[in-house]
Amino acid sequence: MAKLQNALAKKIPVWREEIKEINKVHGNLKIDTVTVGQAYGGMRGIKCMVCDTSEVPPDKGLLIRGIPIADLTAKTAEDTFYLLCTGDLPSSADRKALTEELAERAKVPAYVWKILEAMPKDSHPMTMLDTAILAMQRESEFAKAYDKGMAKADYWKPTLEDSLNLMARIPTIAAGIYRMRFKKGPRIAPKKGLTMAENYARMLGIPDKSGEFADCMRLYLVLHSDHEGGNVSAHACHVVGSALSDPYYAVSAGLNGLAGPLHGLANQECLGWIIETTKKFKGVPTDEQLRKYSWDTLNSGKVIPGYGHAVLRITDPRFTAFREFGMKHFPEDPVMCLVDKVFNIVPQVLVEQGKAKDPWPNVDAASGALLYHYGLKEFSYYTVLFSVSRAMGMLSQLIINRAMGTPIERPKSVTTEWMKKTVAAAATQS
Ligand code: HAX
Repeated sequence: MAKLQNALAKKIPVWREEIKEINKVHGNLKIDTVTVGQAYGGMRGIKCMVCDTSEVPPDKGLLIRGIPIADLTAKTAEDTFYLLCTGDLPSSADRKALTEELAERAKVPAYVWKILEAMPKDSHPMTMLDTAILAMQRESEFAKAYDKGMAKADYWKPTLEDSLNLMARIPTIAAGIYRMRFKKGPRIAPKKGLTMAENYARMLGIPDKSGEFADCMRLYLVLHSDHEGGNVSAHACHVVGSALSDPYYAVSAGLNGLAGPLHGLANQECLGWIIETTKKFKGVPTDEQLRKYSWDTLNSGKVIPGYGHAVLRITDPRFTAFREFGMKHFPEDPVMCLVDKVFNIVPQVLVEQGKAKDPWPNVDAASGALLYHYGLKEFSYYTVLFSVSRAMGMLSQLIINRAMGTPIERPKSVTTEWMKKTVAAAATQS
């Protein structure tokens, strides 16, 4: 950790000064207004929080520390975490130090496995992952240091400790859950000297002589790592962390949000929809059949998973990266062919329906097809894979928030009575 901690120790005072100055000079400058529609509509689009790890311009898609995600598709998870935390890509020495640091911390306490083994056999893998993370809260360095008393300026240090411990253990726990929940045989221990993606792929136990599945996991971990601060998981993690709940509590809260069908669970639902379609049509349907089936889905009151986005207004570049990977390695795969066909048909259908503001595919529209191809066919596990990656974004945001002394979050809610009076007063004025 010394290298990452040192890099942060150099950057943090500079960032603090910048923020202090912006606040001092421009603290009263208005950067947004809020409409009645936004207050009732999930606060969509209101600029009211700061996240420096990444941003999602609607017309560009994910930028991690200003770098388009399409330019990071050859990087490792370790590179991505280092970039998220510090704003710089690591040197090879920094990367090696981080890989070694994570390997040192990878041992999962035995009580975690006992707790997981005691859970009902049909528990959702996301419930198992969140339970494991919460169970380890007793080990939080942040909670221990806070109890002893520590300077606010030092909050980020035990937060980084907790974050590295969690980062190191989550892939092992996630892989253990896969093997336990789906009866794949004994757990496979992590191996020193491998990257996070290589280790995770190996511990899942998916046959991978060529290393192609490990490369798919590498891409998967990079692409899902962060998506600015206002999405459900990042925001849930942020708000819980703002109460100075430690990273175990905060990340668990974030992942509980990721487990929702409108958020991370969409990748499970998305492949389900694709497979259902191939079953119904006994293979890849014609364009006309697919168009009708899409309309049937919409008319039955369901959403088409993997399409639409709260922020994006273009094809998600993360979808493009997954599609390119699939088309490069297995263009003939029927599931991949259907994913491609859906991409050609569904946006048109959503435009005709006229409801979705973004008719384009999001990250979840293609990721499942890749996993399915390599034999990882248990859909209910897919959000766990997402979680292993997204933990990096949530943890890096927590480290920075503790370093910047971000205060407890407490927006103001109003009642519908207040709203009625306010709109009535506005009507008399106009
Ligand atoms: N299929 C059908 N209807 C859709 C739709 C889709 N894929 N996307 C949006 N709509 C509908 C909404 O349900 C909404 O309908 P109502 O007015 O009847 O409520 C209307 O279009 C307007 O919605 P919006 O403003 O365009 O979208 P939101 O910001 O409200 O929601 C969602 C964004 C991603 C939740 C939405 O597009 C959706 O439900 N998509 C399908 C699920 C999905 O793919 N989720 C994963 C998103 C990426 C992510 O977070 N991954 O973790």
